Amino acid sequence: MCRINLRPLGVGALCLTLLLLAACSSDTPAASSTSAASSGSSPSPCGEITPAGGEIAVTEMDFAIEPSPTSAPAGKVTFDIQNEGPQTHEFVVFKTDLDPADLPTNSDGTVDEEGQAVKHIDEVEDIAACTSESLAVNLAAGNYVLICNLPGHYASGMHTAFTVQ
Ligand SMILES: [Cu+2]
Repeated sequence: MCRINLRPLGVGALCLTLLLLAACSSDTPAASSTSAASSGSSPSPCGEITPAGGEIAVTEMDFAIEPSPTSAPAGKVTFDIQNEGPQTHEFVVFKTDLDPADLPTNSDGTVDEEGQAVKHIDEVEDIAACTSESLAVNLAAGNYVLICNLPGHYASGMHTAFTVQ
């Protein structure tokens, strides 16, 4: 912290400028401007999203992924993925016994889809904000993890467990 000293005015002004710069630059990398705007009480900036169809409703947003219900019987499972935005998201299904937050990652922080102990099942890429997509997969009984693998999104919390009985 710098002391505000008004006597040499130039130094005081420089000091203030540096403080402002520091405040600004510490804000930007976290992309906090968008998440702060979306973390209000309003449920979705999209209003009602027309469902794409499927027995497992999956809500995606910055930055969370929430299936309902969180389990399904083995066989054909259809996910109805609704992106409440504000960013584009994707939906990736892995069969794995790992913790959802502990999948193998690449150097850029995205999940390594060919990584150890994870089996990539299927995915839907680039689901635009305020739209929905349907994904039907054939799932054997076991533990699954659902994620968004766009850069930074997995690390920001877009991962969750899903169980097939
Ligand atoms: Cu995402």
